[in-house]
Amino acid sequence: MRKIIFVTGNKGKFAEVRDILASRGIEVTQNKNGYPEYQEDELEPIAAHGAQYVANKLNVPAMVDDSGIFIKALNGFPGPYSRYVEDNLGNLKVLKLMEEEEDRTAYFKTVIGYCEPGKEPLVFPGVVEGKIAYEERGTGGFGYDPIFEYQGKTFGELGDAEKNKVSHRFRAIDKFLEWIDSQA
Ligand code: ITT
Repeated sequence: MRKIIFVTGNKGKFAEVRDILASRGIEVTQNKNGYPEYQEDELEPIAAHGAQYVANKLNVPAMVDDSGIFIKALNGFPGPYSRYVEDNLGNLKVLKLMEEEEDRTAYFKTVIGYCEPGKEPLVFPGVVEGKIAYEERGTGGFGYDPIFEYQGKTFGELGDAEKNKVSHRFRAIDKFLEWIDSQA
């Protein structure tokens, strides 16, 4: 069985990635020691640098997940700053910022960064399009899930198994798995 270290402090992310990869026979172990996150407008370079840093530091194949929610009416905010905004504003204040906005279009994006020691990092992006709800709905998932609506239900209302079939994270991991299969 292939084993990969996943460096993340976010237990919601870890649980989703573990479940998706377990269904494909890959065992993922969480490492919570973190990595330096560059301030960039794009998630790709953050994930690439992070994966390379941890693979070389731990001397094993390693992955990271850099994610964010991009809201069109706010010019893509909070995007790469989603963690900071979750910690300092939270969903209710994001909804407040969106109060007057009719265009609720938003997308979630995950970039999986993967690297083997001494090699170049690889990145696998995944996106899911949706809308910002008018209030928090549902208790499932984590982070922005209760305010992100996908086909009429928020990710908070969907339940883990359903979210994992359509999410940005699932789509990124699917690309990662395609690459793994192409190496076999
Ligand atoms: P690590 O860097 O340790 O992996 P983090 O939570 O700091 O964990 P990010 O820098 O990628 O991760 O921050 C992404 C933010 O977006 C963070 O606030 C998450 O809670 C949130 N987020 C990421 N994926 C999400 C998802 O699937 N549903 C809801 N919120 C999500």
